[in-house]
Amino acid sequence: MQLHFSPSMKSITISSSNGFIDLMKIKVAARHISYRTLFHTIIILAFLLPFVFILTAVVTLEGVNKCSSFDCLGRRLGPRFLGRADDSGRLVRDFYEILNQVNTVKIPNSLELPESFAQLVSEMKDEKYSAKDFAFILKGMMERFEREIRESKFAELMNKHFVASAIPKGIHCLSLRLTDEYSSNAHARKQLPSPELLPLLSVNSYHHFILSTDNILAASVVVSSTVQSSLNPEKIVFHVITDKKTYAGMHSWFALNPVSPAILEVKSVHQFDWLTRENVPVLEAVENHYGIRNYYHGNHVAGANLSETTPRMFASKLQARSPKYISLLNHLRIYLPELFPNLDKVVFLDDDVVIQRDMSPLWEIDLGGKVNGAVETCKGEDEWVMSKRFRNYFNFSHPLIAKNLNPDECAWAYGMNIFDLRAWRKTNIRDTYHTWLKENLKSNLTMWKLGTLPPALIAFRGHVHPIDPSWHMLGLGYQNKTSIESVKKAAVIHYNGQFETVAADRL
Ligand SMILES: *[C@@H]1O[C@H](CO)[C@@H](O)[C@H](O)[C@H]1NC(C)=O
Ligand SMILES: *[C@@H]1O[C@H](CO)[C@@H](O)[C@H](O)[C@H]1NC(C)=O
Ligand SMILES: *[C@@H]1O[C@H](CO)[C@@H](O)[C@H](O)[C@H]1NC(C)=O
Ligand SMILES: CC(=O)N[C@H]1CO[C@H](CO)[C@@H](O)[C@@H]1O
Repeated sequence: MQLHFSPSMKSITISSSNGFIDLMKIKVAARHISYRTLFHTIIILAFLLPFVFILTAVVTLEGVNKCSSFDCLGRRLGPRFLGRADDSGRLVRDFYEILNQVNTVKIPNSLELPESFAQLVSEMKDEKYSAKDFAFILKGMMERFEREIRESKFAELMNKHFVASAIPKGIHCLSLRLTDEYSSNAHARKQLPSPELLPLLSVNSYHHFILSTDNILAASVVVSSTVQSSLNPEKIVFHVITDKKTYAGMHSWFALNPVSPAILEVKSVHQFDWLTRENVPVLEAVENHYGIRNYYHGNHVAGANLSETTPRMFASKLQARSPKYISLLNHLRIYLPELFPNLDKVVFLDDDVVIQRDMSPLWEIDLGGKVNGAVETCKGEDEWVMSKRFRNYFNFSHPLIAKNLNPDECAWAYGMNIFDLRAWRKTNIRDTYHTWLKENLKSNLTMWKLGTLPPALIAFRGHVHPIDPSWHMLGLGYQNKTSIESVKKAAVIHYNGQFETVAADRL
């Protein structure tokens, strides 16, 4: 007997070598095989396989060639299998009845499940089972399959998560080699930008982009796609902020691969005098907090109740737990007015975006006195990515949250924001951010779990100006079908789905 999966996974063929049941084709219906469909298919298969096998085996044993229905088989099988000689027409009905009884009964603890299908068959040959035993064994084996399938599905998601969040070896080596270059090659150390361009770093008629990342390749993609898509690249100033360990490599890369006519500087967090413990009291606490360490770096499967979670929810939880959500580089955007005291309006980009359009019109948008020009994420065609309201980010069972926030308020996205720093400096956004971060730590992270966006959603309340969704398309890299037309039209596409790394590698 053979089980054959078609390459597209759309059909499964069962065939037996003696030609008796020569073809049984199971079509898996839709084009997208949902986990549920797959699961049911496997359950049905688990039922069918033993039957098919028994049919085949019996037919072979009895040397019957033209017995092709349950009914005919019943006549042959009935007396032996059901333990009584009976009119054979009732066999199938009787057997269904037994299956039905067993369906609602718990499997007896004493029942020993065969380890393998082969063992089941050999025990059947020894006439070890009554029909009821057999039904129990079927049920037990299926439940075991079900458990194993779920477990391996979750394990697969874990592995995908690790693959997607680990630094690919090639990229890791790139950073090391560039760091080495920095110490050995004078060109890699040359000043960025060249001294005569330095004053332009704070001239407000230029278009200032800020990017905060420790991923050199990602930074390169963001910067070069911005410059290539621009109609006035000579007006672009990039401020790339990185951490101490990546600084030398990042500097080497952009010194050796200039982006002229655009202007670019590389800064490390340790070069900002303003970033001191007095000014940023919460961050260290955030990174060191026991619960956070455990939450982001702990065993992800141990805490999850697998029978309650769907693989999809589990995958998005895993994604949300990536340690990148607690790093200083990620929180940095809340300090833009202080880090760039001379700038009026800046665009802040995440490192997992690709720019496809000239961005200058962003500076023309009238933010109406608001601080943050952002794309709202509560309405849109993609119901998975664009259905985010406050209730998706916060725990409304927490009294402080319930008292202060509205669960229906529309969320907005980080990743591509235009910030009016002048308006920002007149607000207390940073203090609000700190206050809520501290409250959440005090409450043992029960108010929200998801990194830097939730406190920003609170801190920027009333300071957000919605911009046209085509400026920023989110969620590339989710399993759900992304509309290619929207991707083509979007100014910025954001690979913040689960398969982000995989997707970015294809660029
Ligand atoms: C997981 O959830 C199921 C269904 O709600 C429940 O019966 C079971 O006790 C839970 N298991 C754990 C370990 O919490
Ligand atoms: C916070 O969580 C930790 C670990 O789960 C626990 O030991 C501690 O008692 C909790 N603290 C509060 C105030 O709930
Ligand atoms: C939500 O808040 C309530 C009340 O503080 C708390 O009991 C519960 O554990 C929280 N839920 C989560 C998922 O943290
Ligand atoms: C193919 C697929 O995963 N489709 C899903 C897209 O998202 C919606 C909303 O969550 C689901 O209902 C679909 O099953």
